Amino acid sequence: MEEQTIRPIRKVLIANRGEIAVRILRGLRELGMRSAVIYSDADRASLPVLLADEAYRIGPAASSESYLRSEAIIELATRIGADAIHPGYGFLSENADFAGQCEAQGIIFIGPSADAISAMGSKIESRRLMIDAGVPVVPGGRDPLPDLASAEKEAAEIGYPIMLKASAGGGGKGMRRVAEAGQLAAAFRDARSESIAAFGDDAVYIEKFVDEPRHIEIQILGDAHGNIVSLGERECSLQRRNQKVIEEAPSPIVSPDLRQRMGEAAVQAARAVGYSNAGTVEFLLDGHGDFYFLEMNTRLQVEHPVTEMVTGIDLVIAQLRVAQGYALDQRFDDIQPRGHAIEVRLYAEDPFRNFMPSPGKIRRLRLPEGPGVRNDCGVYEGAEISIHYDPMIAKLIVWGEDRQHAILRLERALTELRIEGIQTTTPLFLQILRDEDFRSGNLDITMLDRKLADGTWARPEEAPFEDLPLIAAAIAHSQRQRRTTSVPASATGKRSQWRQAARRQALRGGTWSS
Ligand code: MV4
Repeated sequence: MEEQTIRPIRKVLIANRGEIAVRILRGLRELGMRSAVIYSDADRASLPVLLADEAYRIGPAASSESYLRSEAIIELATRIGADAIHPGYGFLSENADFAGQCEAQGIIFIGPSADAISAMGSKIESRRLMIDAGVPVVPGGRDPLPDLASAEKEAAEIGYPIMLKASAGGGGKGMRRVAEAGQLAAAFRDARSESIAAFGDDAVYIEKFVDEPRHIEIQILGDAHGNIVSLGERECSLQRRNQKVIEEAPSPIVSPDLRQRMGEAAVQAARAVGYSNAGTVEFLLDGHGDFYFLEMNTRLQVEHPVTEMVTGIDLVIAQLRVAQGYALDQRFDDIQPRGHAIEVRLYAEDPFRNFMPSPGKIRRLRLPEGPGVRNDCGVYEGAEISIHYDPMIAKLIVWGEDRQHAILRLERALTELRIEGIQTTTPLFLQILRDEDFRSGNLDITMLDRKLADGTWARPEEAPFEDLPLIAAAIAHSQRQRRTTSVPASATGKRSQWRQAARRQALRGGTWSS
C-alpha cells in the first residue's frame, strides 16, 4: 500500500454563508474539528454564526467587501490557527488564485489544486483536454475563432443550428444559438462583446446545437493519491437561466449501462486535470442517448445531498478526509444508487412573477420532518432575508424507495412546510410534482421555461387561506379589547368550521390536490 502523508485538520475556516456554511460545520463537528465562520454585517445574526464554534466579522454586506476578500480571509485563517479553508460553492470556491494562495500560505484549500480549477475554468482549454483524453465533447471547434470568416467556415462544416460560446463563459453568458448562416455575423459580434464585457476576454468558439437535451452530471471524488471514483449521476434538467430548481438522483432515464459509461467518462475527465477532492462533470444527454462533456464544476455543489441520500456517502466528510491525505478505500469501489432522492431549492422569490426577489423577515417557519426527509436550511424563524446574496434560503431533500415514492414523500413534506413573511418557490414545486411529464420522468432543459411561459405552471387559484380563521380571531380579539363591538355567538361556530375546512384542505395539499 502506498504511504500516506497525513496533514491533520483540527480547525476549518468556512469562507461562506447560509445553508452551505451550516452543512459544512455539521460535517466538521461530526469529525471533531473546530469550525470558524466569517460573516458580513448583513449576516451578524445568521444561523451559521449561531452554530459555529467561532465567528469573525469580515466586512460590510456587499460580497466584494466581505465573502470575496481573499487576502483578508487567508490572513484571518492564519491568525486564528485554522489548518484549512472550506470555500463552499460560489464566492471564492472556483477561484484558482485563491486556492493557490491558500496552499502558498500553508493552509489546506478544501478542493482541487489551483491548476485543476484553472484548466476547467477555460472552456476552450478544458474542451481540448477532454478531446485528448477521449471524453466525448459536443462536435465543434477546437480553437477560438479569430474572425467572422473562420466562424462562417466552421459553422458551415458543422451544420446549423450552432451555438457560439464564450471560452471564459459559464452560466450561459456570451452564449448564442444561431439557426442559419444569415444570423451568424450579428450573433458573433454580440457573443464577443458580451464576453469582453463580462470576462475581459473575447475568445469565442462554435459547437453544434444540441436540441432539447437533458442536463445530467456525474459526482466524482478524487484523493491525493490519484484514485478517482464516480458516485453516479444527478438529473438537473429542470432549471431556469442556469438556476436549478429541482434535482434528483438517479436520473429516471439513465440505465446501469449508461451510468457506467458516463461515470467512466467523468473519471477520465477528472484524471486529465489531476483532480482531487469532490467535483462534478456536467454532460448534455441528447435524444439518441449520446452524451457530451459540457463543463466541470470544481467544487461541492448545491445539489450534492441527492447523491448523499442514494449512496450513503457524506460528501463533506469525504472532502475533509481526502484533504487530509487519506486515500479512498474499497467502500468507494463500484458505488450504485439505492432508492431515489429529490431536492427542491427554496428560493426567496415569487415563481409566478418572473422569480422576483422577495426579501424580508421570515415571520413563521415550519420545516417538514418524518421518514426520509432532510432539510438543509440556512435560516431560522425571525431571520431577515437580505437582497445582498443568492436568494436560496434552504433545500428540502427527500429519499424514497423508488422515484414514485420519493415524489409522494416530497408532496407530503411540502404540505407540512410553512414559510411566511416572504414569497418562496414552494407553490411551483407542488405544480411540478403533479405534472404528467414530470411524473413520467420526461424532462429536458427547456421544460421549466416552456411550462411557465404557456401557463401550465401558474399561480394557483387562491386556496382557502389556512390562517384566515386566526386573522378573524385576532381582529375579533382586538375589537373586543377596544370595546367597540362584540363577536356574535354565531360567528364563533362559523370560525371553527372554516378552521376545519382549512385544515382538511391543507392536509390534502390545498387546491392542487388531484
Ligand atoms: C449547450 C446547449 C445546447 N447545445 N450547448 C447552457 C449553460 C452552459 N453551461 C451550457 N448551456 C447549454 N449549452 C450546445 N452545444 C444548451 C445549453 C443550455 C442548458 C444546458 C444545461 C442546462 C440548462 C440549459 C438551459 C439552456 C441551454
